[in-house]
Amino acid sequence: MAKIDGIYAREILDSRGIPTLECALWLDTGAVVATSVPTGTSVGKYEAKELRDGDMERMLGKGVLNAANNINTVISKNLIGKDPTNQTELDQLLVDLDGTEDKSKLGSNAILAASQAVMKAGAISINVPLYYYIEQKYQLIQQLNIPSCIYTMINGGVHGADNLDIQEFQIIPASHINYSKSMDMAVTLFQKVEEILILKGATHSTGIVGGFTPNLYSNSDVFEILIETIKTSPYTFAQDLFFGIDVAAEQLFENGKYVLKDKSQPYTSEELLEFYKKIRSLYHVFCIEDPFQEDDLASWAKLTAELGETTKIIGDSFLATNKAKTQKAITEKTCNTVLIKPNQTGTISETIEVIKMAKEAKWQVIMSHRSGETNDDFIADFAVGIGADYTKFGPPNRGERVAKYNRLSQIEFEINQSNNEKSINTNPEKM
Ligand code: 2PG
Ligand code: MG
Repeated sequence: MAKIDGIYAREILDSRGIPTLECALWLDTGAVVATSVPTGTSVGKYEAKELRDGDMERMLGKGVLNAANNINTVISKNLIGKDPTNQTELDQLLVDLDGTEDKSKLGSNAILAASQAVMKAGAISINVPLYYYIEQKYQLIQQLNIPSCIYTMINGGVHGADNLDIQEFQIIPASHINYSKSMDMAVTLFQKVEEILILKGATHSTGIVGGFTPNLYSNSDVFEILIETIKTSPYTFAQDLFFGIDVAAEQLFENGKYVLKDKSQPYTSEELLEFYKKIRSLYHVFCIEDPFQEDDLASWAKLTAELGETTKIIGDSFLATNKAKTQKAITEKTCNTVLIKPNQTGTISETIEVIKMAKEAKWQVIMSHRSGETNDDFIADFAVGIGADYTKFGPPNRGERVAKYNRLSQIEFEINQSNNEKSINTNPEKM
């Protein structure tokens, strides 16, 4: 049994140039792992709390030197000598060391960096790939598969440039399309949509996760542009692919109403619900994430009752990868799909509990990046290992996003290799 010999964290920058943590952990076998944690821009109010230095003389108060120091002192002291395969026990230790409801003492960033490092170290200690280690450990799936991908094409809201209100407009390849084909679709359409935006003279640049941020009259115009784009490609809309949106509605909520440029006056919850029903039927929008702000429970329930049969109503900020919130939403039928972001809760074990709970309720599970990412591809292995139905890793653009897609390609290759070997070994003529 390998033991943890040391753990050390330092401040690095995320993809937006905002400080975050990188953490290295080494074992008494000499093996070393490194991991880093992401941070969000549209951060929900129920998420676990990152620890930031607040020293306005440095990095506008956003430094994470204290969080790094928490790993290098109290966390390190408690993890050294432990077996890294005891994930549940070590995560509980981290939770206890922190002792707060929202991880604000040591910081959810410090806790997650340590938790992820332990998980990577567990895999390396028995010399198996991370996705395989997670699959074997938690046994949440029958067979390893690459999840379907939700690709962001266009960004607005706090990820955009003040033009569009909806945070993400996504394409979702049909579930029978394999990963390589779906990547072909995403790359083709991402490049073609740029050509169409240029032709239309819609000012464009890219937002913080790499999707285009055009200047358009309304949010609905994006669907028209995407449909026009698909027509120039080999793919058929509503057969090969569908649309999804992340509204991040808590960012649009002002004085009890929702502000979107599709109407001159702000939307009441009822009007917004009608808007969703309209775009659902007009544009095959079959994923709607964070359609209302976190406490607008009646609207969440109404939308799920009216569209939930055919549409994924996805809780991101709404559920905050939180066990109690997810349990409540399952009971009250306020949505039907969970978006998983490990840093919303802080430890891998708590994240797994939310995933289990969602799967038991027959919900679907989406593994998600954050807008402030690093080049760590941990969530690609995590998504495969727990059998996520979907991943949401952004557009096929920018290093920190494509790191995850490239890792999925590698895993797809390894799974295919191993399936081929199995079929050769079980073929009597070859034995
Ligand atoms: C979201 C995420 C990722 P952020 O809202 O789903 O796209 O954004 O990390 O800013 O919360
Ligand atoms: Mg979201």
